[in-house]
Amino acid sequence: MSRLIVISNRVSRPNGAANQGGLAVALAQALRESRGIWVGWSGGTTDNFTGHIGFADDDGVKTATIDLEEQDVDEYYNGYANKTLWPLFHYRIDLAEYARDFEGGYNRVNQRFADTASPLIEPEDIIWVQDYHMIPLGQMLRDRGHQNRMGFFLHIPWPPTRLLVSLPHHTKLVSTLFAYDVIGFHTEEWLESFRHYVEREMGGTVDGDFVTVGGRTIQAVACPIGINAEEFKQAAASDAAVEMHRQVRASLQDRSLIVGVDRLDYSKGLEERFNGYARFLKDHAEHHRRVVLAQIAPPSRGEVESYQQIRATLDSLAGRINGEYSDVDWTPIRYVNQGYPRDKLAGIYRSARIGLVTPLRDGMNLVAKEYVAAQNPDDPGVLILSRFAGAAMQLKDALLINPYSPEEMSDAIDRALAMPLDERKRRWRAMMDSVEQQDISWWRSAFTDRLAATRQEEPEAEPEPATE
Ligand code: GDG
Repeated sequence: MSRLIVISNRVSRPNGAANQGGLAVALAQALRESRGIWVGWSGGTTDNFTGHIGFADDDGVKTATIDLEEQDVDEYYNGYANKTLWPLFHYRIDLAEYARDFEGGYNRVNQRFADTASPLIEPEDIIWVQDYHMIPLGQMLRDRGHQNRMGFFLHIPWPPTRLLVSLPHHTKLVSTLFAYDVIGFHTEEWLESFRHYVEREMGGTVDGDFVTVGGRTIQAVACPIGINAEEFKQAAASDAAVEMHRQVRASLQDRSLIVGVDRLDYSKGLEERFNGYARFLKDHAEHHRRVVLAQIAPPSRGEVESYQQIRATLDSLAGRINGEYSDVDWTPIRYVNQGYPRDKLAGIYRSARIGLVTPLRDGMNLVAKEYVAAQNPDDPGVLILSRFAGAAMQLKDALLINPYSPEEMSDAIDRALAMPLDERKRRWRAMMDSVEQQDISWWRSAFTDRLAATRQEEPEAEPEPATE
């Protein structure tokens, strides 16, 4: 079995801490199994970039990290990745910022990652680059002579061509993807948008999974990420989860809990969710005092202005809705800006009659799958899920809604609260089958098996010496 080298922006050393992102948890598992190395940014900064690599081994996961300069973080991470690509790829061209410095910083930092990873790579290794922070990295590794099998996975949506062309130098960026052998997306929808771009903007051709531009053919596939369903089921039955469940239930006094868990990000549709819930309270006075929405939203990317704005908006919106509907012994929204350890989180999911997962646009959304995995099979809750989350392609037995419509959200909450046990069980079983079958190991193998099966590039043959 070839060694796997994963390269991603952040390397999250497994420590069981609260708020470890979905990608972090997913990759740690994959690396443990393949005895690989995880290369990326430490999250720390240094006055002058030295290229010094910090090696560590935590819980069976080997990591190799570098510190970046403040300017790198501003231009590459806060800049091009999170002010340009993230909003654009989530269809928010109104929020996307374009600056030459961002693009320059993005390329400079990717060169730094290429320099860091290059000496660690053995010829047989399989290299797997993750996400939008690192699109050009594969090309930069090829430029350094690496002929390994290389894959790239995009964790966020691929935007429609009409939006992507608003990015300066878009073709230059997209053409670097052709350095990889296999590129993966969560859904057919994102894959179709990618193919459309390649055909329309690059004169490329598509033949099944094979995409060709200018004589170079790669595979582009849809491969939805999953969760570690077994581990999550166990987490939901752990002592910490049971205690959390007890605490939450005691605080609710027979009220029904609706739960949302999201990084505080405008793509997650939190403002629209609060408005949808307010609409439900307005339309359904009979449910007053009978329900509580607990929204867990650990802050993220606080240095980016659009994130400061969404935080301020939500603070005031939650205050306004609570001000309008609260009673001395009932607060309709519990808005919590802290993260919880995963086992406690599993207990919270299990306490909730409704999982309210309503992003405006999401590559996949692992919270939806975690909510399903944490349910009590004998009395499962109902998942209300945005049509615009990648997860909606698999979790078709959720109540699927348009997150921009407060009326649809209100109706779905009402319907979920009234749903009979046999319908809840039937829907949950179908979703749980999908979560268990296409779990994190399935995702990892589906992608890496595909990559491993691609032929390793032969070194270019030396030209034969001319003979008389
Ligand atoms: C990106 C894509 C795609 C959240 N709060 C707490 C906590 N979390 C964990 C959740 C979940 C993860 O963070 C969030 O994952 P999502 O998939 O929902 O969203 P993104 O962070 O935006 O992830 C997304 C994903 O990459 C993977 O490809 O699905 O579309 O945007 O695991 O549980 N975890 C803990 N405490 C918290 O308070 N422990």
